Amino acid sequence: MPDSDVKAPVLQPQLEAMEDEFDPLYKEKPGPKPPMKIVWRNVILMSLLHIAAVYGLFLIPSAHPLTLLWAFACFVYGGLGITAGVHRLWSHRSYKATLPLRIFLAIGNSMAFQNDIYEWSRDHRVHHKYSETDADPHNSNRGFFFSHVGWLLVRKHPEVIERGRKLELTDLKADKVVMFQRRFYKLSVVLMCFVVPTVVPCYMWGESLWIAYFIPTLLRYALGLNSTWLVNSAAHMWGNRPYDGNIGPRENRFVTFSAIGEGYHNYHHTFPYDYSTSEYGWKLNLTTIFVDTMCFLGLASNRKRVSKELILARVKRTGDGSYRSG
Ligand code: ST9
Ligand code: ZN
Ligand code: ZN
Repeated sequence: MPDSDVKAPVLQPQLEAMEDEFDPLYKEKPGPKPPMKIVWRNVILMSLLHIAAVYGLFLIPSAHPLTLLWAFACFVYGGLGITAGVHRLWSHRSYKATLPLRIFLAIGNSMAFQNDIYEWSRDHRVHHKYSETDADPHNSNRGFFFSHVGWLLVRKHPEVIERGRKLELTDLKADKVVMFQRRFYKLSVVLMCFVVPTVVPCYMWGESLWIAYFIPTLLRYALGLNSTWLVNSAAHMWGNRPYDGNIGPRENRFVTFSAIGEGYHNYHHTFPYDYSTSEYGWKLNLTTIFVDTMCFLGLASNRKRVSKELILARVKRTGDGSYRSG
């Protein structure tokens, strides 16, 4: 569906002030930074996961072709649970979803195992509101490694918690699907991230338990994590800033591809309420194709878009001069 067919209200940002909007008045507290406290349990588990994922790569030639297809399907479903689910729907409220779609996305979200929807959305709203400061959970000013995975291996900066506690999260608390997933998060992760991806290839086409555990489960999980983390690291460091040259987030083509539409990160931080996280419609944006399809089926509605005039005015006012219209 071409972009112009999307029947969505065109909103002005000042009407939509939300907790995901950047707060330019926030100033970091002066004085020395608190010492970094490493959480060794996370270091060990993340290292083991990545060793297992590399081992899984070597098993690929021995896998049944359907197992590889299944691993890809799990990657995409978990990915949509992140992009269409916890990111565009729950963190940014950029469209509305019916109960069946919210349940579908919450299950995919548990398959991705990236913390529950409530915690992810809370961290993500502080990321947008206090981007690249002490109060940003994955502050990219602390380097590639910290913003990629390091932030999950150490205690949070106290400012993240302090500022996060002041956020408005009533919409999340009022969503029964979000609260249900939070309540049964561990069980849902065991089932959706580990048991289902392993058991299906064994029972359906006789794949070995070993290969089913290392490829569609551990390798797929690690790839999903790294695709997501690249948005926080690479897309905050490398690429153009056509919409706002004063902020860190960038347009990164590689990340757009690997994160199924989430690498237009300069656009996204400039207009966080746009359901498409880009002005280019379906271009390299599987998540937008998915949300549009859900709207076509009557399972989603109220997609928020930015008008072309507003985009162009912003490009002229704050862009870095690299803007191209197609
Ligand atoms: C993972 C998340 O990978 C990835 C998120 C990425 C986001 C990317 C965004 C980019 C855009 C979208 C792109 C999508 C692309 C997808 C492509 C897919 C194909 N506000 O947390 P604790 C409170 S997860 C308010 O323990 P510590 C908290 O409630 C991977 N309050 O902090 C608690 O209070 P209470 C798997 C907050 O001790 C207290 O503070 N998961 C906030 O510093 C302590 O909380 C893991 O690896 C806040 N923001 O520990 C687990 N934050 O006691 C990782 C916290 O009252 N997590 N609080 O309940 C941990 O182990 C720990 O959180 C820690 C910090 C060690 C990191
Ligand atoms: Zn966002
Ligand atoms: Zn960002």
